[in-house]
Amino acid sequence: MENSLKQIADRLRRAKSVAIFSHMNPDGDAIGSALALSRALESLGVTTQVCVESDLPSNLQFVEGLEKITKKPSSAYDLLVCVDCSEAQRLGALSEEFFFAKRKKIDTVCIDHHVSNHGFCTYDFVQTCAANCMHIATLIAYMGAPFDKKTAEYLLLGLLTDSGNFSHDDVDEACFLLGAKLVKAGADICKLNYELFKKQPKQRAKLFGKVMGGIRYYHEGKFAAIVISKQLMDECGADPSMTEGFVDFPLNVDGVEVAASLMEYKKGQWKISLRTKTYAEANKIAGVYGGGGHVRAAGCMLFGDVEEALDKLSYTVYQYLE
Ligand SMILES: [Mn+2]
Repeated sequence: MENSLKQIADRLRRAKSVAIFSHMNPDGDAIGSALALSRALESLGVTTQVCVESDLPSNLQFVEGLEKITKKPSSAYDLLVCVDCSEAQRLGALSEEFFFAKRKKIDTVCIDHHVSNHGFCTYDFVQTCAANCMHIATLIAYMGAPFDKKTAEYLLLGLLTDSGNFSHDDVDEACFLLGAKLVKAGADICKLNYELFKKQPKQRAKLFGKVMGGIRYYHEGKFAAIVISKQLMDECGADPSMTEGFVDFPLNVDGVEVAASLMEYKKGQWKISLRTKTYAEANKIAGVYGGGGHVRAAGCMLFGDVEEALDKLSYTVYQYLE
């Protein structure tokens, strides 16, 4: 059932104890959405617990309050909220807990911005926009909770992450208006910018150099791919979370419309990140392999050795090039 944020705000205010879940391999928008909502609810006297199935990425370790996040709920709750999550499966191991809650007739709420989300909760609010934190900001306003510096910083974390620092093509007036409101509330945009987009460990810098030295081009330079093998990561002492953002570099090469990174997730299993520049639809390309995401950014898994994976992918990409 499609609900308004106002209705959801009312439902949240009536809750006593809320569990907040977000997707596996969380990003800044997932963490920012969950922690901002948690803080707002707590300020209204509602108990919350925030859960994510995966370890938290190293680039987000600077975020205050991460210790609040656990891998599963430790106590009972009377409402379950999923944020920035397009389907129950995206909760990973927490999907079991989600279906358990459904069986126990605990109300579930979904607040999300993914185009692929068709609703999976008792109350669903799904509308595409640059970042899910924009919905959370509106929700917090409806709830009548304060916008303090910390809440503003959680929201800005999500907004900056998913808007690519106000640069993606779904960035609109609403993004800047929210950005202005958050900065006015005290969010440190300079610190967030450095932490999210500039700071990197030496291992990442080393890996970056090696990977970008091997960019491969296909289809007259319209498709560029990079390969991040396990061996290369080991050589540089890097871990998969350090490869966040790598795929943007080949996308920026002149003439490239589609860029992909193939990260060796397990032997013979590649985690594919896709980005498109102007017209190709990344979610459709990823969809061919059971993945999904947004028009400009999507992901999927591919199996086989690296040459097989690249063959398959470049053939599929070709179908979406003009
Ligand atoms: Mn998001």
